[in-house]
Parts: sequence; structure tokens; C-alpha cells
Amino acid sequence: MSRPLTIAAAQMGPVGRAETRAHVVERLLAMLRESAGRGAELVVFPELALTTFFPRWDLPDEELLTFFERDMPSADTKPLFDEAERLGVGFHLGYAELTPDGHRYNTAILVERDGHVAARYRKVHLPGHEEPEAWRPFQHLERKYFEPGPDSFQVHRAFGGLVGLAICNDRRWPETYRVLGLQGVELVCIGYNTPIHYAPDPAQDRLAAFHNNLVMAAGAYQNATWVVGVGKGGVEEGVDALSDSQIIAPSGEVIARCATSDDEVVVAVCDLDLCLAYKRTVFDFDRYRRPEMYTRITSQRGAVEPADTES
Ligand code: CDV
Repeated sequence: MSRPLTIAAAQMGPVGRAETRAHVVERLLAMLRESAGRGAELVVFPELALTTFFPRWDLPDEELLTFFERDMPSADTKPLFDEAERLGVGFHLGYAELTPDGHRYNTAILVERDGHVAARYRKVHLPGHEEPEAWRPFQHLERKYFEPGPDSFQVHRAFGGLVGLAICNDRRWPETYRVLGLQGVELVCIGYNTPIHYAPDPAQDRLAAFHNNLVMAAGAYQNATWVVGVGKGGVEEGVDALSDSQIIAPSGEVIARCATSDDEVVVAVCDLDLCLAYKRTVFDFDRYRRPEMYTRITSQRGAVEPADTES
């Protein structure tokens, strides 16, 4: 049996601070059309795809709120929804969400081929810091600007399979994939904005691409799922961001990878039934996992003192 789903990873180059939503949507439309022309049924766009990565600045609330969406679709994003429906293509889109009751989330939606919103996810793991820190060359104020999403990681029936969403820093945490894996996930869509310079420990800079693949490939393999990770790369407002968008099979192998740091589409046929090859063998959770052992260890946390590193 096979359940092929043709997926496009639609990476973006930089988005300028002054770039209008309408212009960004034009860029997304171009990639949507190219993806459809290459047979894609689902197009995955990055985290905060509609704007520049504004958490790099400490902004007054008035300006900050210009980067948030109050409606989805809005007048500016409706053409994307309309064209996707016309082409019979679904998409994944990240954006900053301001809810009617005033909550601010880093959000992603999954839109089905008929135009209905099949899933909405709000980022759980918010990286960075709560207050501006003058010593940094640029800020990472996600913890000031967003609330953590309240809804955890849920799997949704969409695109003929079981789909989960995660956003950027979520991809570094094994719990993200495991919570989805325990619900039988077959495809995880992840958008990211990853500055290559990591100010708290610049020694990690040279490893940005290695770590990006390491966490997503491990998440895919250990949970027998496809993972599509799509970034916003290039030098955006002076900050070099990781591109290296990729489509990863349940084997952990990368089967499609972007080669530039600009707007770029890569397409792959992803057989969702390939997940079963792993879910029924080495990662047959019901047969091989030992949850009772994990609980025991967690409840004993703190029983072992950390090693004395002074001596
Ligand atoms: N947007 C992100 O979540 N970025 C983080 C950076 C700050 C490390 C990431 O995990 O890529």
C-alpha cells in the first residue's frame, strides 16, 4: 500500500522591516503557483512568514502590533487562500496572531485543499529573553512579545494522514515529536527563523545547520514520521538566518533540501505509509516502549546530585 502526498517546502529569503504584507503575499503566491505546477498538494511556508522577524528589536507596542494579524484571512492574505483553493493546493503558514480578546501568539495554521483551516497551533517553546539585553548585537524578544500556546501538540486528520504542527524552537525538544508520535503522527510541519549567531554561546554558531538537521531527523526517525522543516534564510535586516529547509523521511534521511538562502521551492513525494514500516517494527510503541519505567525515573529526579566539576 502507498499513500503518496506531494509536499513543497517553500523557503523564504529575507523579509524587510518595511516590506508590505501585500508584497510578501505576492512572493508566497509565486511559490504557491510554482509548487502547484510541480504537483504539490501541500505547501509549507515558514514561521512568521508574513513579516520580518521583528523579535530582534525592542519595539513600542504601537509599532509591535503592526506585525500582528487580527484576522486570518485578512484583506492582504485572502488572495493566498483564494489562489490555493483555485489550484486545489493546501498550505501551512506561520504568522503573529492577535486574538479578539488580546492574546498574542506565535501561530501556524494548516489550510486544506478546499480552503478550510484544518489546524491551528500556537508555539509552546518560546526562546530568547523577557526584557531587552543591551549586550546583544540583536534581541530575541519572543518571551516578551508572545504568550506560550495553551493547546499543546495535537494531531489532526488532514491531507489523507495524521498531521501535527510545531514552530521553530519546538523542533529542538524531543517532547514535541514524542507527544505527536504518541498520537500516531505521520507528518510534522515546522516553520523556523533561526539566526546563525547565538549570542549566549557563539561557539554554537558553526553548528547551526548541523543542529537543525540533527533534531528534525532524530524526531522523524524516533517517531516514525515525515518532518518538513522550512526556514526564512539569508541576511534579514543585518542578521544572517539559517536557510537549509528540508523534507525528512521516517528513516531520518533528507530527501529534499533547499540549496539557496532565498525564496526557493523543493518538492518531494512523501508516502505516508512509509511511516508504518517503522511504526510496526523498531518503533512499535505498544510493543516496545516502557512508559512505567520512564515515570519511575521522572519521579526520582533530583535523587542523584550533579557531579562536582571543581575537582
Ligand atoms: N524562532 C526561534 O524559535 N528561534 C530559535 C533560536 C533563538 C535559537 C531556534 O530554536 O531556532
